[in-house]
Amino acid sequence: MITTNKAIELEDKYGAHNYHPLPVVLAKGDGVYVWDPEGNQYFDFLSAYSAVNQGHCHPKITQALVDQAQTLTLTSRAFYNNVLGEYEQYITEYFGFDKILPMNTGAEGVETAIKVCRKWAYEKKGIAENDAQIIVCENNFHGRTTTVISFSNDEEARKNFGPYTPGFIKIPYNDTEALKEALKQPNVAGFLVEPIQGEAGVVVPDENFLAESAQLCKEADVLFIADEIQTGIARTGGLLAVCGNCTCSGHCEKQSTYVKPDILILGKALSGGAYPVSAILADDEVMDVIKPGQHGSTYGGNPLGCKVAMAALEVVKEENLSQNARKLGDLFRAEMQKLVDSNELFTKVRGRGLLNAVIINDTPESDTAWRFCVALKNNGLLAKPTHGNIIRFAPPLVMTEEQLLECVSIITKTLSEFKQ
Ligand code: IF1
Repeated sequence: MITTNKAIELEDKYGAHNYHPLPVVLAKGDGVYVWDPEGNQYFDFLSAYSAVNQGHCHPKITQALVDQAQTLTLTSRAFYNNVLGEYEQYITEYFGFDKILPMNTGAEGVETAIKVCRKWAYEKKGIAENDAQIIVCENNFHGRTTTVISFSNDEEARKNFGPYTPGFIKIPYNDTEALKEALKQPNVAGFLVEPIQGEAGVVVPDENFLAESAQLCKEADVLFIADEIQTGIARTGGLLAVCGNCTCSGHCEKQSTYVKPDILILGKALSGGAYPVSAILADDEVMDVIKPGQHGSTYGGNPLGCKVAMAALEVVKEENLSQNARKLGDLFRAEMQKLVDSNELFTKVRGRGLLNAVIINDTPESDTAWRFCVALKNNGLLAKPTHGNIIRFAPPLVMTEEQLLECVSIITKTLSEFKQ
């Protein structure tokens, strides 16, 4: 087997340098664990950016992938396939929407939502062609396509990739007053928002922000579009972050805290990390604006992805991953709070469910958080800094309480050894 050093050397020489990975090579995964080529075992506290909520190589998802791979993988949408309809029924009932539009990656899901929103604005709301505006939030992360980076304010993601796509209005996150003002502008078609901002460093909005935003959008006849690519599928302790306090791992609208988006965007854990699958969900009034030839993708809705997604969603329900994420998340933050209270390096812990972050007591330009993550790695736990001084902690949701406490011990031990 290839060694760690060799694997890093090859990536460095032959791959575009569009990432700066932690110096660890992963060769195998199982549940909450991953191993490097030398056989060292680690707890994965990134979960492929929340794509492997169900844990690495979940047997049920792997089996669905293998079975379908030996049967039929891709037909294109030029023909019907015998899995897509079953999947469409399954996922729409699972999340409580009339229809799904299947895609592959998260950014494609966001692009799809933007297109559907604009078309709805012109054909249903009566906005003049090419005038539609979509409200977005500062410090958003919705992917890396040219249109999506056009409304990013991350210089790294944007600079020298222009000219940028117009049609977006930026407001501060978690600011309903700003949203109210922006909704007064002419030609507003939609409000695209992350229920918790991931890339920004796990920024959890005020309790009523989503419900109030959705209500304001409704009053203004504007589509409320939730990007749950990262927060969805049990990560934050509910089936979706828009489920509020409800911890059930299936769909229900009984909970008063539930906020139904006009367009819901899913990706990542929709496939349990086995295969790229994304989707947007909406009711007929919105989805019906799309007619043949107006949107699509060679791979979107392929039988392999459909089977994998159904298995991934079944696992979430069967293993009560929302409840587990909620329970372990509360425990994790309580344990991290003890560290915040008792040492200088950790200044704050925040998050919901198992999407959490710890703020490191140094500037975003410092390498302290990076060095701390390298130290964590050496003690058997993998996490990665974001924005220089924030460390995201997001293990697979199949973790047990015992394993989580072992991870807390690793973090505590690393902290006690660490020299700033
Ligand atoms: C990378 C963060 C996570 C997302 C939301 C759409 C997409 C993402 C809310 C696009 C993707 C990723 C991709 C990633 C880093 C990452 C990330 F740090 F940026 F915030 F998850 F933590 N909407 N998020 O979070 O989905 O097209 O990538 O499938 O490596 O660039 P994609």
